[in-house]
Amino acid sequence: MERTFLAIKPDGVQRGLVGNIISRLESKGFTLVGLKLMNVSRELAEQHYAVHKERPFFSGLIEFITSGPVVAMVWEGDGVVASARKIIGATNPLNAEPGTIRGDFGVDVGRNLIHGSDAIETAQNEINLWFKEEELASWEPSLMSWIR
Ligand code: ABT
Ligand code: MG
Repeated sequence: MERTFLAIKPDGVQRGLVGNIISRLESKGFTLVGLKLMNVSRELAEQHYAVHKERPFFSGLIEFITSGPVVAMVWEGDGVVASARKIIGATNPLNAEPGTIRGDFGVDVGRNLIHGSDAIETAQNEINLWFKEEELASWEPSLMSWIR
């Protein structure tokens, strides 16, 4: 089953948007298989954003992502990588459509609330970087007849 890595950034946590964001993914129909609130080390931040190492915004990005707790998550479902990116919206919240997380709540590209893996392969690498295998749950909602 396809999986993606999502992380509610320090601004999303500090603004009290954790429940709202999780709710959007749950009600869409995706399955939460990993969840932890954590402080991000500089080492983890630099590994996660390694592709941006040479960009002018890199040091500010690392400062920001290590500045407060982050909610790291793994979500599962058919097409979840691309669909979560749609639910999140464009990188610059000013360009993000209303109805998306960034479109509804953000105005600043450096404070864009949530990260989502950009491809299936990136997702696998990011899940391995942020989570240990034993931190991921396996459950099958379709087998739980009492929630229908
Ligand atoms: P992430 O989900 O955080 O990876 O964002 P997204 O994939 O939508 O966009 P990319 B290009 O990966 O941006 C990574 C982080 O860098 C910030 N950024 C990006 C800037 O601050 N200035 C810029 O000009 C660009 C292009 C936005 C992203 N994170 N934050 N916070
Ligand atoms: Mg990205």
